[in-house]
Amino acid sequence: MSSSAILSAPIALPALDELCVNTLRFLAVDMVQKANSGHPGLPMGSASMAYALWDRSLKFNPRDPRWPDRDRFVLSAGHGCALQYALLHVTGYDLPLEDLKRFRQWGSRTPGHPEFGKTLGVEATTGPLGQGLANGVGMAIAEVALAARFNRPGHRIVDHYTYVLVSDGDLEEGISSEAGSDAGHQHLGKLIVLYADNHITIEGSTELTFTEDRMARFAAFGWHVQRVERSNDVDAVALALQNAREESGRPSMIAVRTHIGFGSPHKQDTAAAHGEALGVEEVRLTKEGMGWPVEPAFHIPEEALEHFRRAVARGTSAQAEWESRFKAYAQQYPDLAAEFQRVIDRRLPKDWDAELPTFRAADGPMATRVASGKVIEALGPRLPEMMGGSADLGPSTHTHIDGAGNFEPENWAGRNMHFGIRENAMGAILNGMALHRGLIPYGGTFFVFTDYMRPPMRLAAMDALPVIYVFTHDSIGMGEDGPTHQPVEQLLGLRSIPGMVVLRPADANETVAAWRVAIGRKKGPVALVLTRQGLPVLDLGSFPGIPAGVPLGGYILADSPAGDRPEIIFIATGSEVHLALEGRDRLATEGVEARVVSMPSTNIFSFQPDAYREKVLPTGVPLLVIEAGASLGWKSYVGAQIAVIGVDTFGASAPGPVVMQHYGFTVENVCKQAHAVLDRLKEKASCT
Ligand SMILES: Cc1ncc(C[n+]2csc(CCOP(=O)(O)OP(=O)(O)O)c2C)c(N)n1
Repeated sequence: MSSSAILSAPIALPALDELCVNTLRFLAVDMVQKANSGHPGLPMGSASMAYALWDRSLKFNPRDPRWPDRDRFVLSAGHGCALQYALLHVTGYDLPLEDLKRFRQWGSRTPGHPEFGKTLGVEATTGPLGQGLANGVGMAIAEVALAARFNRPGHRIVDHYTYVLVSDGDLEEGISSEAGSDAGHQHLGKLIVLYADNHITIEGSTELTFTEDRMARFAAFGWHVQRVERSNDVDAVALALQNAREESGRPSMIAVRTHIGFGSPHKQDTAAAHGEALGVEEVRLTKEGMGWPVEPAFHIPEEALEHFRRAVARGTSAQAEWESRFKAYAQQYPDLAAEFQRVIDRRLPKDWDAELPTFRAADGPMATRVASGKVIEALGPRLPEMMGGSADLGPSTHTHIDGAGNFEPENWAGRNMHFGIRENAMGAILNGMALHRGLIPYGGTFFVFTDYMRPPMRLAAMDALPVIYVFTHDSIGMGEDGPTHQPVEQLLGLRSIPGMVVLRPADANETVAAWRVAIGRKKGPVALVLTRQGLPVLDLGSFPGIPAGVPLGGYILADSPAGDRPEIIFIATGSEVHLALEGRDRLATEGVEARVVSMPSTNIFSFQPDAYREKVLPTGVPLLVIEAGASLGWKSYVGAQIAVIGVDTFGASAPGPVVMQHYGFTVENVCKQAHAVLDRLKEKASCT
């Protein structure tokens, strides 16, 4: 273990530093007080260490918050965002004081937790504790991966740090161990974490719950760890940051002993400072105690502002210096420079899809996970920005890119990632990679284990991040592993996340089309839900509508045999589409006209124009939905004239086909249910 305590002199901050730290502190206090909502404690305690970072270390340009080689800063303890907004304002980002005065109000750029895309300079949406730390790991991975790909001797065009500010809650969450372990293993030396070690959470002292030696824990993960005993010693924090930057082989954690609610006479070091406004009287006492004018609120001393605003000149010149280096690089390596710009802009290369396969029925059945693996193999060489892997299920999820090497400390140019059995961190790392830009990140696991990664998936959707998920073993059809491994409610769950596109392709060719949708989606995540078991291939000769139909979410795969208005429509997804086709043929022999609509993505279909949806699902025609998942979403989705063959209990352990049969996924049951719907309607008609 490498741990060193930075011994600091008694706190006697130079006057200007003190003024600047207090400016941040009291802006945060006033924001929370005015909103009468929010978290003043963490900003008050952490203002000095944040100042040390932003004033002495962080490379950023307030005038161009998207400059590719800026350092990244993630406030993992998102509840402390008043501090971040104060920093953004004083250093000159486009965040007027007016927005600080409208903290947590409708339409302001200062929401209750930092939201990526809402506030320039906010690099990630944070608030769900632990996620931001793992986002930072993803950003640091992206940095070394892009550096390995693009830097050349004498040309370091990718060369920045990732800083994360965490609180106790971040480190209590399990994801911190998942991500911390991964970061240590990968030797991410340019990841630097500041820990606001204030000993307080909502219910009181950390003595209640959190007594392990946190630094020993991170040292065991392979991190370089330091302690700063007094937070208000800006120089000590700055020195620790410098040590951390010099430590190139290991990520760094700097625990700073901060005091929640610092300066508040009645609330410092108590949970009362955590999550509510101090109160008018306590604000007055705190300001008076620290020699700060009680009025006006939102006071920013000119001297402090002038000092903070030097960040603009500093950032502009750092960026200009990088741009001139990039120019020299572009002269020597024009193709690489253009390629760098392309991946940062998220533009796809010409012919990226030239080698996508087409599958034929004659080749025999194929699991959609296998088809997906072949797509990944075909895309790998054409899309060098694709980088991903699996949570220790690579051989099952078929997520490997042949010939692309493993991403590991000895080979950061490798594109196959081994996330370990860490789904939550995998999701958040993928988010960090996407937030960084320059990569198309993807990750896979069994569909049922999305339960372990819903928090980052939800954030990926919220942040409109182009992350691709490869989820296999998609239903009770996966068989023998039994109910613990058979997803039932997960489809409904993911579909209900706003902005999440879920695609459950019916065969190998729909899988190709689904991947096209996924790669083409620049704003928002896509979950591909794939089978373990082999499925017949829907030959494009017989089903030419697949390539154009899948991007519409749902389409007529096979119309009623007479091509007339169908008497009933089967809507099916994934493996159940084949059952629908069989049912349609069987019903035809009984004189019933059925149409089969394949609906790989209910989300995408729901966004199609009414006229198209009406064409596919004409009003008044009864529906039978066949999907091996919870029926709930379908019932509300398509209305009353409907039956659903779904799965509303957990699954069972048996060979897949047997389970499917017991749960009613048979041609006999499809026909029986179709007749039942039709009979019901006839009965209804005769009653009216
Ligand atoms: C995953 C998650 N669980 C619970 C919460 C609610 N929450 C917000 S802050 C917090 C704990 C605060 O303690 P700490 O992290 O030490 O922050 P500080 O008290 O220093 O502000 C909790 C439980 C959350 N934001 N995220």
